[in-house]
Amino acid sequence: MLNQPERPPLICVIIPAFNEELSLPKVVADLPKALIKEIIVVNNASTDQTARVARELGCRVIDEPKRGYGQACLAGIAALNPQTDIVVFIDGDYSDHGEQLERIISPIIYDDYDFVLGSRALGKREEGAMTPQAFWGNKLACFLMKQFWHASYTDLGPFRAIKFSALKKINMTDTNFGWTIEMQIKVIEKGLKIKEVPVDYRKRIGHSKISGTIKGTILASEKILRTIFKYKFRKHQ
Ligand SMILES: Nc1nc2c(ncn2[C@@H]2O[C@H](COP(=O)(O)OP(=O)(O)OP(=O)(O)O)[C@@H](O)[C@H]2O)c(=O)[nH]1
Ligand SMILES: [Mg+2]
Repeated sequence: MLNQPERPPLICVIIPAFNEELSLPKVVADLPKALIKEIIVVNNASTDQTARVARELGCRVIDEPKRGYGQACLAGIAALNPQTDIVVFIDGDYSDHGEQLERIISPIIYDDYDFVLGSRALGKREEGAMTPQAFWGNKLACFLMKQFWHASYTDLGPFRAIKFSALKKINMTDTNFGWTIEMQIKVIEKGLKIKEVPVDYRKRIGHSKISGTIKGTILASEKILRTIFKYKFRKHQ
C-alpha cells in the first residue's frame, strides 16, 4: 500500500463547514479516531460558533473567509500535513455516516485504489435525506459521465477518499458546486484507479443550504452541467 508499508497510512479528514455548530459534534463523534491523524474543519465564513465548537472537539480549524464548498475544500487541502497519505472529505451537516470511514479508505490501503467514492445510490438513504431533484440530478450527471468518459459512477457524493499523491496530480480548482464532479472527471482523465463503495445517508441537521432550496438547486445543477461540458469540450493541452 502507498509504497510505504513500514508505517500505517497517515489519514486526514477535511470537513468544509458553513454554520454547522449543531451538527459538528455528532460528525466528529462518529469518526473512528484511531484511524485518523487529524481532522481539519474549514470554517467557511460561519456566523455561528462553528470554529469554537470545532476547536473544542480537538479539530484543527482553518478559517476561509471566501464562501463556497470547493473554496473550503481547497483551503483544507492547502493546510494538509505534507506527510498525509489519504485525504477524506466528509460534510459537516451529519448527513454522511462517518463511522463508515473504513469502507472508504480500505480499498486504498489494501487494494491500492487512488480514489474511492462513497455512493449514496448504492447505500441506504433515510427518507427525505436526498431531495428528488438532487437524486435525479446526480443520476443525470452520472449518465453524462458514462457517455463522455465511460465512467461507471452512481453518485456525486461528498463522502470520499483520495490518495494525497493523486489529489496533487488532479490539481483541483472549482470553488463551489462543481467540486465533486471536477474530482470525479479528473481522476478518470488521469487514468487513476477508482472504486465506489456504498455509504448511507440521512437527513442533515440544521438548515439546508443547497439541495433543499430552489436557488441552491438551480445554481448547483447549472454548475454541475457546465463543469461536465467544460471538461468534455475543452482543448486538451
Ligand atoms: N452550502 C454551502 N456549504 C458550505 C459552504 N462552505 C462550506 N460548506 C459545507 O459544505 C457541506 C455541504 O453543504 P450542504 O449545505 O450540506 O449542501 P448539500 O448537502 O448539497 O445540501 P443540503 O444538505 O440540503 O443543504 C456542509 O458541511 C457545509 O457546511 C458554502 O459556502 N456553502
Ligand atoms: Mg448536506
